[in-house]
Amino acid sequence: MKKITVRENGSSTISENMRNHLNVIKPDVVFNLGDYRIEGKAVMERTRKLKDLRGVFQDKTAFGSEDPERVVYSVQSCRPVSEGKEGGLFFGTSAIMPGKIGDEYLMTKGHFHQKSDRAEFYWGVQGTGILILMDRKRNTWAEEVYPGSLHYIAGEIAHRLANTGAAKLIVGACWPSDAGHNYDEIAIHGFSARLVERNGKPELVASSE
Ligand code: S6P
Ligand code: ZN
Repeated sequence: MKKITVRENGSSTISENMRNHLNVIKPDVVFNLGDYRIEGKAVMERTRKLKDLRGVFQDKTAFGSEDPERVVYSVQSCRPVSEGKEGGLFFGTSAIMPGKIGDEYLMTKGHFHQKSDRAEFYWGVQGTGILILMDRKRNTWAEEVYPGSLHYIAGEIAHRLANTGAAKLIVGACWPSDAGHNYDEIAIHGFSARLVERNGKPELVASSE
């Protein structure tokens, strides 16, 4: 994981010393439209392997027969301010590998935000997938994700991405720097529906939990 260079006081790392009147400067960060990597300052990356996703997939036998070191997804994020700072934004990408565990598509852990009223935007960049959404009453629904699709995830809505295609799914995201992640509720109760392949197509089915 790359070290993030965020200043102690949480102010922007980005070109503060270049903010002189009438200066025209290069951006400190770019979103590479060739490989969809974020490059530049204050960028961090986290990879999740199967061993990090115990309890996420329903088919325990299929899960157990897989290599625990298999990479399921990686998340890059540009964090110009410290996590938790009110008023800032983070920009990120999630790259989810294609494949299934049993009949369930590879997917992210899923979370509510720690500050649970914080919203988020997702947008499809590459590949095809499904954004699984669940409200506080445990109603679960989903939106199709494809290049150009745009998804507003309101506060109090848990969210999880699944790759339903044959290629890597890449999704962009922008969220408040004080949103945080609450993984516990999903780890304990899961979503109330699972995305499985039925007759060669993705289908959302009520969880048997
Ligand atoms: C952050 C945003 C994404 C996810 C990423 C991985 O609020 O929703 O960057 O963190 O898709 O998912 P998860 O559930 O493992 O954090
Ligand atoms: Zn989120």
